[in-house]
Amino acid sequence: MGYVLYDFLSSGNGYKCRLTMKALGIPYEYVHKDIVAGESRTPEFLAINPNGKIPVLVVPGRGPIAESHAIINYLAEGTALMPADKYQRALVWQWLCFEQYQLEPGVATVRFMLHYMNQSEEELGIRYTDRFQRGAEALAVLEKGLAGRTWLVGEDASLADIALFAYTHVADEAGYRLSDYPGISAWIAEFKKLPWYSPITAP
Ligand SMILES: N[C@@H](CCC(=O)N[C@@H](CS)C(=O)NCC(=O)O)C(=O)O
Repeated sequence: MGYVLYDFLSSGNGYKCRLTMKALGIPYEYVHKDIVAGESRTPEFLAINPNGKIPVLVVPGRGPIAESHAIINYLAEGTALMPADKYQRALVWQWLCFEQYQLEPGVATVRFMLHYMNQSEEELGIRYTDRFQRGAEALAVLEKGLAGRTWLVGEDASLADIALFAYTHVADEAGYRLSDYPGISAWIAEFKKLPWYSPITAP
């Protein structure tokens, strides 16, 4: 028995885990949970993750891991996706923390509310305005972080690129205009050339 990933295809958090396993050539079983239909909130799923959220990776012989960045770090520790250099590793963590606190709560939340829950900007009111602004600020920081660079940390793609790419490349689904960010647009194009790149729609 190998790794099992509980996931929802359009989830950027799940996508980070799928991309990491594809990059490292790790096989896994994909188990779809329709979060819009509440499938991550059933008693069976809550026994796996009491937080009621995907993604969850079940490690054979050990147990489940929740939280996308805990999962990708578990998978990538000691590989080329996580720099051997201590300072560069800290920079990867700097981007991972930034993603979870600023980019994901902005871009991903707005995308989910508008695109998957079919809620309108008017109906969401201040919740929309706040979240959208948070996402816009995060995209501006990412644009600056990419100035003069191909990848976020070091000379090669790392977990930082995987984690930030996941929701950034679909930010237009949240109403942002990616063409306004030339650095981000060039980085997205470069990311899509990676031999292990696969789209968010692929299990
Ligand atoms: N910080 C968590 C966030 C996980 C999360 O928000 N998952 C969402 C989908 S992207 C979910 O399962 N939502 C369904 C729910 O809360 O019922 C991570 O990085 O994995």
